Amino acid sequence: MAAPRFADAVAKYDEAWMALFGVPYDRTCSFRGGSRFGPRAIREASYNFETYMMDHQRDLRDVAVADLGDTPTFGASTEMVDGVTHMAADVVRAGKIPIVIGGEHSLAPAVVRAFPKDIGVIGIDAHLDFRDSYLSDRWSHACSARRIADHVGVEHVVYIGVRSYSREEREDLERLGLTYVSVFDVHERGIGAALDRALKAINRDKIYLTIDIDGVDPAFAPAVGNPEPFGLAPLQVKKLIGMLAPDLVGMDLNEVSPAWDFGQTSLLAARLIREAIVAIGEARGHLG
Ligand SMILES: [Mn+2]
Repeated sequence: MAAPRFADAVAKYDEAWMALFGVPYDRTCSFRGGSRFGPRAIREASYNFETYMMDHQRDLRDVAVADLGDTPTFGASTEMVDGVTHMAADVVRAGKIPIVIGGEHSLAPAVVRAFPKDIGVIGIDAHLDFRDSYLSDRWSHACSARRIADHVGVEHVVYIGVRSYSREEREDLERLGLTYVSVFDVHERGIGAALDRALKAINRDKIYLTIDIDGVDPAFAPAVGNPEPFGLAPLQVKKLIGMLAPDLVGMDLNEVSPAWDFGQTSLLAARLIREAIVAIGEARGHLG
């Protein structure tokens, strides 16, 4: 049976100015598997919510979003990257904003490659993901920031909420000049100050946002591949989406592994995607 479409993403592709698709891919997973089931679980969870969004006083059905379904499951990571880049490039070329549901974080650089190189990238992540290669795979989920930097330049990508990296990643980030904002900084100074710092460092008008749901604390989002304590609160991510919305050219949300869930991680993921849809819609004047 085909998975349901994302709730309220009922526009036809031609009429949509935002296009959502899933990437059920988790072949480079190194710990808890199953994020290939993320797109289905997140779409199912999306039906929990009212079409009307109280906090925005807006109806999500007033935003023209199409759900294109899922990509194939793919084999090797290079095959996934080519397939996802191709699909995202079609959406970008059509002048629409892509919203991609993972699947694992390896999909993010594949989507970013579909854009011109003059965008900046903000990531939400517990991990720096700055390895040049992991388990002999340069397109591993553990290399997402590194591959994104290959496309937009290392000075134009900042991950926020970081609380884990390897010794090698630390040497590389210092050598190559990568900026990141640790979760401890966010807890100390607030998400607004963290985002300001990131945007100043990036210095780009157009921003792509990649949300690894493990950036959120495992108390709120336990169903992830590599859980790390001390994480962000859901409201901080909501606020960040709202602040970024005017500049967003695309977004993905990845690493939900539903088998480790009582449903709350998928619900949060679906709610954050709904938040992005309505916030970008408001910012672009596509609503009332
Ligand atoms: Mn991560």
